[in-house]
Amino acid sequence: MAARLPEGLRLLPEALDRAGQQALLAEVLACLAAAPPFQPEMPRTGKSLSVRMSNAGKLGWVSDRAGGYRYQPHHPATGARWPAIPDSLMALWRRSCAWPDPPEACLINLYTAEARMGLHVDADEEALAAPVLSVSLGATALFRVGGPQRNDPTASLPLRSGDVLVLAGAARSCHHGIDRIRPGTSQLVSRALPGVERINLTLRRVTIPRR
Ligand code: MD6
Ligand code: FE
Repeated sequence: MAARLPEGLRLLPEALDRAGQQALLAEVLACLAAAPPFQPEMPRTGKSLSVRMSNAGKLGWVSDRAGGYRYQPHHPATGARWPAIPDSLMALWRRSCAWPDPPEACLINLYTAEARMGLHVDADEEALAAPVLSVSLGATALFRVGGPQRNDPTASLPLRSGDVLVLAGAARSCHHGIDRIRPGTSQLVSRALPGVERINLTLRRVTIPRR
């Protein structure tokens, strides 16, 4: 049975026009030059995810066999602090998320033609009530979203280059993943990074500020 989209899911189709996508890609390439992509591993099994990752921000999401899923201020391989989140993304968060605190992490996901992302809930943040904002660049991806339980019915929607997706409210704790990429549907990313079809950026608030 197909599910309705969860309350709090907001898709802003082509929130970034072509020029905005190009400008953001240039900023992301600069981030990747400072913080090279790494291959995260599943906790316990040590199996590699098919998506390569990097981060920008005060905190970055990393995962390996020994330490599991976590946020940390340093790149797992180089030990350097993550580069700053590009200003344009900070502005996009202010425009699109009714949330008082700025994002601390920008996870950069890199998809080859075969890469996918299994059904998961973003749950490693202390600030679980804060929305998560994602921006897609490059080839179209098939995004699947279900409910709070792994076996809840799911719906799927395409995420195209320039699309912004906000998961807030009830949608924030819903399972979601990427079933597959449609290779060749955009050359935006592959022209700059041969072999990489799609980049997805997710902005998250990680900590709850003390007031
Ligand atoms: C992706 N996105 O689009 C994977 N998570 O490649 C996510 O896992 C995601 O798009 C939280 C909020 C929005 C997302
Ligand atoms: Fe997610």
